[in-house]
Amino acid sequence: MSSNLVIVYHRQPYEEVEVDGKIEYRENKSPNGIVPTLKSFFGRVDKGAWIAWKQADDPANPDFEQVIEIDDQHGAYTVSRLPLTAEQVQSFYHVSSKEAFWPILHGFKERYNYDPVDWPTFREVNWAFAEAAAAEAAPGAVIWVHDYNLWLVPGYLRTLRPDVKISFFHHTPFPNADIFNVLPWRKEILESLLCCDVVGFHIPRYANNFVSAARSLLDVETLQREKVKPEMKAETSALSEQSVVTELGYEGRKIRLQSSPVGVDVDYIETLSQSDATAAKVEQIKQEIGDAQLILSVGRTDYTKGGIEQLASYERLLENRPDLRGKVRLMHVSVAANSNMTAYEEIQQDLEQMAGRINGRYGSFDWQPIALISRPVPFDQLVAYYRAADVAWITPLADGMNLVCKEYCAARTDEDGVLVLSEFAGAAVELATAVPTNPFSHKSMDGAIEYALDLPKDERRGRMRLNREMVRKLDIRNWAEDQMQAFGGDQGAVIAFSREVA
Ligand code: GDG
Repeated sequence: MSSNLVIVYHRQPYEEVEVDGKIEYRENKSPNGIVPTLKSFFGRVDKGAWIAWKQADDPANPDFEQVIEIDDQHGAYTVSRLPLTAEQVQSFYHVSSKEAFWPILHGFKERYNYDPVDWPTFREVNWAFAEAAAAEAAPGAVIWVHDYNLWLVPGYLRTLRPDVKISFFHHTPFPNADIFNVLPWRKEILESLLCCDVVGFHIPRYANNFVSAARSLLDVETLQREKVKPEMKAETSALSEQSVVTELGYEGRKIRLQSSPVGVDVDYIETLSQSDATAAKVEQIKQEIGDAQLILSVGRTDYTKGGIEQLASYERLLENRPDLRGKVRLMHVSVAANSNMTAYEEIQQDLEQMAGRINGRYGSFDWQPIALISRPVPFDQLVAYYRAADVAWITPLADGMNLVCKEYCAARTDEDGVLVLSEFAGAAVELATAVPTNPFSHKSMDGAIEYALDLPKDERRGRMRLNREMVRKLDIRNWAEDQMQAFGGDQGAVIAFSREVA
């Protein structure tokens, strides 16, 4: 039976575990994150399918079943695994996507690496994803494609299946024409995206940037522009817009542009935060830290996340405020993605070197100013650190949304704690009551962290209460509903609509 909803996402939606020589498909350990939310959409359709890749030595003859049926708490759905060689994965994902697209998407022209890109392989892999999705889709189905490594899928799909509805969601920022057009494949990418019915972004700035790029190369027409809702244009953010294009016309077709911020599962995080186990862990952390204030920073090891700039600010803080020595501790969680990329290895080395220097310069046997954590912290423990941290210091140079800052607020059921947030994180357009900081300015970075550490309790609580309201309002359910409405479009809901998200 073919599917009404086909999700195209590069990773498989479960963990594959071998038990006694048999493969078991287990729910990802943490129900937090985007994958469980995407799977929850299967609960709303008669039949769903997921398309992902899986490495194979011989893709013509893979040593695994290409299409499997999963029946779990989300319902019954098909997972179609595209067999790709290690070289194809390296080329399409680690090289083209991460070395060429990622820096451009985040505005780092100087890090853009063109030379190793193998464009024919990128096309070939995207074509394979499109073919697999086309094979699974029922007549008039919704095909929902995720992220820039699958940029060419919509164009191929439109050729293969003119009948389907195509929606594409970007999890990263989208840059304006000045930056996007560095990519030599710019026109091909934009033409593919304009084959969609819906192109989704986190925030209005990225949608407007997309329009700027499309307008620079193609004869697109702005059909609709709307005022941005008040909850999406904090004045403290560098990314706010007053109005946003919501519909484009191109070659006789209408393309809806959606600005819808991904949120977090507030109920799940609150439940975890209020558990006895979390309370015990928080107590233990507080005992260890004594009367010092805990500053927490969490993110992937990536130049976009601004880890180096943050440690430099912390070093200046300890230099300029001797009274804080022994009175603060920074827990800097920076976990590398498994990609063997030189750019990431260099950042890891720089972080280690800086953390070592700071600890050497200012630390003592009893007090280590910084704990650099490079291994993932289990999510339940992370929530305990969120609860225990006096300040969450989230300072990316560029970030599509940033879910860590929202998780921090969701975890603060005690309504305490200060969020210091970069003006360049997508989430900053929503979180007007975070303490804003500009990671490109020493003065702003240093001032914001000092301000946060000195903030009186009343003001801390006032800000956190408002942050929490916003995080709840724009939670993951809100995003899911926006997506459902976008799928429904003018012709009425293609997929049964319900308020529940599993
Ligand atoms: C991309 C975009 C956009 C981190 N360290 C640990 C850990 N994490 C979890 C966090 C959070 C997730 O990873 C990180 O999400 P972010 O949104 O902050 O960042 P990206 O990974 O860059 O995600 C981003 C997002 O897509 C969604 O559209 O917001 O802008 O770049 O959930 O909790 N989790 C655990 N241990 C860790 O040490 N368990």
